[in-house]
Amino acid sequence: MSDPQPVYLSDYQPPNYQVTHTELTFDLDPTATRVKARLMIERHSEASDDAPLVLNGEHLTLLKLALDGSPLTEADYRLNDETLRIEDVPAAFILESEVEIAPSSNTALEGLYQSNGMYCTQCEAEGFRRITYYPDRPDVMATFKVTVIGNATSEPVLLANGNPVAQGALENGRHFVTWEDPHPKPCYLFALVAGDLHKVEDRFTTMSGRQVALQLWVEQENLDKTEHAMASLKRAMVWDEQTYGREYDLDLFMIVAVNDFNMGAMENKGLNIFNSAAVLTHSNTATDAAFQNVEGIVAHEYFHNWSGNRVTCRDWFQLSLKEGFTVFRDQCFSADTNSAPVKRIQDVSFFRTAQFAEDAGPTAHPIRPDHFIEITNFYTLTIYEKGAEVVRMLRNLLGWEDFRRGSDLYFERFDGQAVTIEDFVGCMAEVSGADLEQFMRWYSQAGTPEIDARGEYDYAHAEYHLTLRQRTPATPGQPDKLPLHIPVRMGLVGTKSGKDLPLTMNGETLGKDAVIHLREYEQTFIFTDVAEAPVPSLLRDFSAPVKLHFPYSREDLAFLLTHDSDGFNRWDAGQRLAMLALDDLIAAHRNGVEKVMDSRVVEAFRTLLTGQVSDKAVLAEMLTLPSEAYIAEQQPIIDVDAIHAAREFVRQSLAMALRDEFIAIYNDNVSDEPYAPTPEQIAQRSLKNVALAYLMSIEDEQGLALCEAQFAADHNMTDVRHALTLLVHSDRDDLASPALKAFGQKWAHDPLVMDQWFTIQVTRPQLDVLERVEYLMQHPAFSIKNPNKVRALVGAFAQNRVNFHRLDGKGYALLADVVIELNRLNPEIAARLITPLTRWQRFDEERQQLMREQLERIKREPLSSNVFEVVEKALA
Ligand code: 0A1
Ligand code: ZN
Repeated sequence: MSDPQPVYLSDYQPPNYQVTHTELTFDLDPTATRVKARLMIERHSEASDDAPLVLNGEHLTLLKLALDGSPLTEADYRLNDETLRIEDVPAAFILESEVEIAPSSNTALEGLYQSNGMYCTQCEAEGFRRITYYPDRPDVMATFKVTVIGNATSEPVLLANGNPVAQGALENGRHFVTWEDPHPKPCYLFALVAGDLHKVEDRFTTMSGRQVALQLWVEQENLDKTEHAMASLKRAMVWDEQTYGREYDLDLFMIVAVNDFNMGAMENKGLNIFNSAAVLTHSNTATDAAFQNVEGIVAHEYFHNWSGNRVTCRDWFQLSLKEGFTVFRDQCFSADTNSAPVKRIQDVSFFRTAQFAEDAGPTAHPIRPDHFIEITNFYTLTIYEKGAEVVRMLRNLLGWEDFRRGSDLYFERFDGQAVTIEDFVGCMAEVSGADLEQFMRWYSQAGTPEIDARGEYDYAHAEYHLTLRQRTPATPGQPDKLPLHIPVRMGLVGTKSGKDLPLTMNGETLGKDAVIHLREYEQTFIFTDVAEAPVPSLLRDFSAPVKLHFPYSREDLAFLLTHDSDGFNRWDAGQRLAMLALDDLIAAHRNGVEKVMDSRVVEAFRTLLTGQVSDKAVLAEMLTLPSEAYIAEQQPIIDVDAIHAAREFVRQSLAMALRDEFIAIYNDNVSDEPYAPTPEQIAQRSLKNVALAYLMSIEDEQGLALCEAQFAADHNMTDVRHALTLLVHSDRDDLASPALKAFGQKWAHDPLVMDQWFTIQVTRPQLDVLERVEYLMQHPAFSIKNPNKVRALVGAFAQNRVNFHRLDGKGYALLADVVIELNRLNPEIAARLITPLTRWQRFDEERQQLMREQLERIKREPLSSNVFEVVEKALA
């Protein structure tokens, strides 16, 4: 077998044939589903007369093939494992085929598969080729008519995209429903669901007065977990009308929850399919974070109806065209619906930890990659989150009004088409007159740009000189980097007044908060009439996805923490201050020197705790130390034990110094109001729970009592899970064990709660976790075939830094074992699971060696193209 080969963006060719209309009939059966396809096909006007028709098809058994009604024999076509090729076809014709597939043995969860007995599909990116022979590429768009035939008792509900147009009973207890989708779509947006589902229904009146039926389909026992998703959907529909002028375009919008799903959810036209974890919530079973996640994902998939479906991608290299824009849209929606500063802090905090790590690792790629082996490996933080940051920069460069005009133009001009990133950015340039040529480099250059900033105050001339120097480190395949256009939002905060000073540059008044544009490798910006010595506040609101270095003193940071007018940078100043202290402690730990807590950090926290910050959710974020993963990203070589020890030391020192303040915060924020996922309640709970975590870090007697009481009160899952986590992560096994057991028994019937039960246990810092993971993998609630279970148990374990990186290498070996097993069952999940091993270069030599050994071991297996691509890059 030869190694899988990459495809290149530069090889893109428009399709020779278009499918204008697609008719499908599914006769469902777990092991032998029959799929009949009737495709109306036309040769593209620019294609040559003798262009062959090439259709994709994998894991299909071809039963029949006919062209314009005449059966084709094996002499008329060529078939291999991936394609069906017909050499000689007319300019316009009808191709009919019939294939057989086996949904019950489809463990990859791509194409048509079964989840809990229910049939469902996942076609993005290239799953449709596992359903029927078809030009499986997003620039082939057709209207669809789909008939689904199922068993009336086991599949009373038969769904597909669009509107139902016919239904009826058939022989042998079978029945059918026919669906029509009038909007031409690429096949990756096709969906079918069949099973014993129950619906919750609502209505929405669009801005032009059309009535839309909204349906949420779930298994019967989950009917009480749908309210929040439905409310989120309606909010998202209103928001998209008001913010982007986008109206829904069918009479029916459906969401279905399935238990086995590789990703969060999928934006299939009119029939979104969701991982049950991304849609089901109840105060007793889901945390605040889960409620917010559901709201964001429901909105994300809904927003795709325009940014993705009405206007789609020409090819998969353009994936960020729909994903970056849609993530930006859902981030803004969540910011408008909840606390905007907290949303930004959480998004950036995650971004700087996880996307920066991706950009610094062997799988780093540009937002628009120029080649790939397996597209499912490119549903990454770079495509999604960095893509969203780039769209955000565009919004900031143009201002909202021009950005909105650009968006209107984009939707109007390209409606019903499959387009490129140039088309999107071109609309933005056209409406605003902005020169975005250099800006386009953000799409083609991988790696995180770093800015080294230096500032100097010239008393004599009342000037502030700010020098910014940019560099982007080399990434695989891209040794040299060009300078990017980086918008740096900033202010100068006067050290006497504590206020933002007016900014004047080249005689021009810029206000007190301005954007300067770094375009060269190095530029000096001179601010005049600066009346007092300032501390610069740079990259406000994280105005560009870069690392910014400035030699702030701890005094500067403590000053910004309380005086910066930008909420995001106030939080960031706190993080930077904590990082300086953590760096010292990491060094102390490594050198075996006694650790001493920096009193300036304690005092800064005291100031935070005793007033000042009125937004409780922001305060909770400010009191949260950088995560071990984030700290690790800042180190030249990651020393997992030193990082853990240093962070624990800071947590405990703060808890001891500020114990009474934390207890007061806790008591001030306990509430027995009925649970609601409102921003106010969420803020209160998060602040209270941060305080409890500090108290539990020193196993304070009163803290322990509060924690036990919080668990026992059983008020809502946020509080219960937090209390249980703190108990399990403490050394008080006498308290943790019974709580864990009670929780496990109470929720044994609920897979989403059991996921949490697994995660809580395998994220504890005590060094017994590996054995627990092995034990829990045998638990009846665990299944290696269910991606949520794998993520909750094995994925979570690999994030447990001290345990996964054990020096006997057993953590790495366990992960490799699971990857090897999943490589056969579900290559997409297997490839994602390897990620932590791919980062081996960041660790000490001993661990590097151990991690590489496991990658080599995986490499010796017969590999799926997904796993092959990742392992190959990791060992390159
Ligand atoms: N387009 C979806 C995510 C998605 C991508 C790939 C999938 O299977 C390989 C499934 C879902 C979204 O952005 O939500
Ligand atoms: Zn998406």
